[in-house]
Parts: sequence; C-alpha cells; structure tokens
Amino acid sequence: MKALIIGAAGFVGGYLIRELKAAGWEVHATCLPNEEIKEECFTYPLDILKKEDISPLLDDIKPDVVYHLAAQSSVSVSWKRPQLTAEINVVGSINVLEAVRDAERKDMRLVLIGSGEEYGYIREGACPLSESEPLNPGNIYAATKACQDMLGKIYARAYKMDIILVRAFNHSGPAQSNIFVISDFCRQIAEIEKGMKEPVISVGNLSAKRDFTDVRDVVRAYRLLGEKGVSGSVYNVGRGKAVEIQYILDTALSYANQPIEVKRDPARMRASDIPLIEPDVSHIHADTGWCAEITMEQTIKDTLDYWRKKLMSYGTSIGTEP
Ligand code: A2R
Repeated sequence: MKALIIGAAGFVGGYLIRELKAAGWEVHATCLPNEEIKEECFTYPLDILKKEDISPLLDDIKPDVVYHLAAQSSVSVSWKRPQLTAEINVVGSINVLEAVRDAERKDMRLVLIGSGEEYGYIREGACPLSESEPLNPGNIYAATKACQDMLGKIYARAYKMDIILVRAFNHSGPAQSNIFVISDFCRQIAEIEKGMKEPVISVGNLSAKRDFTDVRDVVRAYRLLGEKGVSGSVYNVGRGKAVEIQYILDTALSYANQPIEVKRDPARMRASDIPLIEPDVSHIHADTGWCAEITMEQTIKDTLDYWRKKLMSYGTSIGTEP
C-alpha cells in the first residue's frame, strides 16, 4: 500500500510516517518548502494553497490513501489570524479535495483530519459525544475544521469519492508544542529540575475534564482508518474517558524529582471552558477494532523525559529560554 501524507512536518506527521512504514506501507510525504521532514521517506515540498502543485504530485505517486494533515492548527493563532486560518484550513482543503477529484487514479482514499473541537459548545448531557451530535464550534479554528468536515461530506456524496472524516480529540506525546497542556506541564517541570525556573508551576483551569490519547495510538487509528474505515463515514478518535486536568498535573508532579508549588495563573484561565468533553469511540472500534492502548501515565512520563533530554543542551540559569 502507498500513502501520501500532506503536511507531514508537524507534530503528528512524523509519528504517522513511522506507523505506516512499520506496517509495511510505502510512504510519501509533503511539507512546506521551508520545513523539513526528519523521518526517512519520499519527501516533496508542497504548499496546499497552490492547487496546481497538488495534482501532478497525485498523478506521479498514485497513492492508495492520502492523509491530509496540513493545517493552521492553533486555536490561539486562529483568533489572531482568522483569514489565514480559513485560507489554509478551508481553501487549502478544497484544493486537496479538487486535486483528488481530478486525479488520474479514481479509487484513491482521502482521510481528512478534523478535530473534536468541532463539537464546540455542547449541550448538557451530550457526552459521550457521538458522531451524529450537531457541530457547534466555539472558535475560529474549530469553525474551519467543521467547514472541512462539511466539504468532505459534500464531495463524497456529490462525486462518489472515497473520503473518511476524522474528528481527533486531544492528543499528546513527546515533541508536542508546549502550547498544549501535557507538554506545558512537563516542560515547566523539566525547566524547574534543571534550575532554569523557580520551583513554581503555573496552571490554568484544573477542573475541566478532557479526553487525552497518546499520539502513537492516534496515528495507529489513522492507519487503520486508511485500511479499514468505511467510505463516507465520520470517526471520533479519542480514548473515550475524560480526566480532570488536575489529574494530569498531579501525575506529572508525581514524576518530578523535587517539590514544586502550584500557582494559578489568571492568564491561563479560559472564560468559556466547557466542563466536560468526552467522545463516544464505539464507531471506530466497531469498524477497525481500534482503541487507545497507551496509558496517560506513560504519555506523561515519556513527554517529561522528552523535555528533560531536550533541555539538557541548554543553560542552567533561571530565565534561560531555549
Ligand atoms: O504552520 P506550520 O509552518 O507549522 O506548517 C504546518 C503545515 N502547513 C501547511 N502545509 C502545506 N501548505 C500550507 N499552506 C500549510 N500551512 C501550514 O501543516 C505544519 O507543518 C502542518 C500541520 O502540522 P501541526 O500544525 O503540527 O498539526 P498536527 O498536530 O501535526 O496535527 C495534524 C492535523 C491538523 O490538521 C490538526 O488541525 C489536526 O490534526 O488536529
């Protein structure tokens, strides 16, 4: 089987390359011209805003499955740069959809990666969220992903294309940006252990319950959906068991090699934090047999170790930032 991953230089891309290769796939991957893909595979520069560059690549590679990961994936950037976010996540996705539609190979499967954020302001009692729950996005990033979702359904129906829609909930693991909570806590702890920061960890709302899956489980879900997902279907990808952010903090702190004080930072509190977000993951389980296997404790341990190693090469004085 041959895969083309579009947008493979980000957090998930490297893990997906590794997962597919380990399962025997031939992997081709694209990144922006100024980016680099560290995993070994066939690589190509590609900006999805240049539609004319996507089609020749598809006709050259003729993949069985195209994974579309390329995105402006930050919620906070989406508030600051809404036009850019819509351009990449909506116009860019249309370019990918159009290129797949025009491709010489007509039985290509397209896996569109969306987000659990699409459900947004959920009604009380809606959890666990099934894929039929109405989408009610609460931020611009989520709105663009909901739009991609709708476009995917329209193309699948109108042009009989083989499209799988994924709504991925929070995922985490080594090498994730520290704008995400597990990585943020682990990096702060690693900085404290190294003497780069006072022994105080800044935290936001600890009572919200969220569903976290290890990125290595997430990419296994993506591979299985490429192999076994039912064409035209939507799949939640998540653990299906939300935990309080407090639990993540306590677990991360239990691995620290010194006592650390916890300080609530008003800047990290989100006014509209929804108390519980938890997906129903029975659909993906029924169609592919997938369920999350890596424990949250393991993800936290591995992420902390990643930051410890990463910070090894940096200075030790307080305030030194890599
Ligand atoms: O924004 P950058 O410079 O980090 O580049 C991102 C890249 N990208 C593009 N690729 C091609 N053409 C574009 N016009 C374009 N704009 C941005 O897509 C980045 O290298 C990649 C997306 O990777 P991450 O932002 O690290 O996302 P992650 O965590 O790998 O998630 C994969 C997918 C995304 O669609 C998320 O929205 C979804 O899973 O959760």
